[in-house]
Amino acid sequence: MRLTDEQVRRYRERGFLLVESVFDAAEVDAVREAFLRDTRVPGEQRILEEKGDTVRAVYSSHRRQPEFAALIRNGRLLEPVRRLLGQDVYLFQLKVNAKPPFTGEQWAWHQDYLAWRLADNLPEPRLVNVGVFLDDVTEFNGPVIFVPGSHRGGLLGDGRRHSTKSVQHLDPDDISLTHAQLADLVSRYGMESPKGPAGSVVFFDPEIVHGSAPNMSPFPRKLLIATYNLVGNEPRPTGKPRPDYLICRDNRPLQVSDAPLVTADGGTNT
Ligand code: 6CS
Ligand code: FE
Repeated sequence: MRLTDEQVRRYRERGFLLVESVFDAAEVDAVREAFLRDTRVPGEQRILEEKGDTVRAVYSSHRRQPEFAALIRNGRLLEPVRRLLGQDVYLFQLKVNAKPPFTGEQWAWHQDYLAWRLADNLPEPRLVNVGVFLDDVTEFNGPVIFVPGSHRGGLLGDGRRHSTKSVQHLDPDDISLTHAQLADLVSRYGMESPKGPAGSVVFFDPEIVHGSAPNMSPFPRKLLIATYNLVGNEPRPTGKPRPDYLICRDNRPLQVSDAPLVTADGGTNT
């Protein structure tokens, strides 16, 4: 998949770009199945919601599930990312934010790059986030809300606010923007929440301000986020690096591979 010059221009100007129905229903089913399988694997990579025991997020499914390993190399994701970053890229982080029906909590307003600067000493914001909708995203199930253009002002926060919610991964609550900052930004830029059918993809900048409301609907909102980093822009942690399931150490450039996510017999390519 190739982005048009106009799409690239919009991405740079607004900080995000929605492309609808990039993956078909069978492909989405295969990844969704793989996710379900992965939520049953115990370990630190699985983060639960504070109340109850529903899954909030799962990291690094590409290390355990072949459908995810295929997806991150798929040309429909990797070609646009290489175009946006300009050179060789590797996978920096992969997670699925699960937002289950009724119990999926909010993700506070934040900028991703702040987490990676603070926790990993990542030199530059030369990454692209790729969000793949694993469910239909509507106004009801807690879509991500972006402040278009807010990536162009650089980092707005400066430090960690509190650290009650998370140990290894930084929950957005720990680095959230203040109400005053948000009000000011929104008065200048407004807000937008890309919505669309499962299989749609949203590319977004590591410095764009974003967040999302709780999911009080009966519908899930699973969002896979693959973050690609420019080779050469690896973290330079001053202390102990964060674990590999959170921040991938394998910085070998990814090659496009269009291995199917689904095999002809309807099974997955395990
Ligand atoms: O700790 C991290 O790496 C994560 N924290 C935030 C707030 N955003 C990016 C990343 O998922
Ligand atoms: Fe984020």
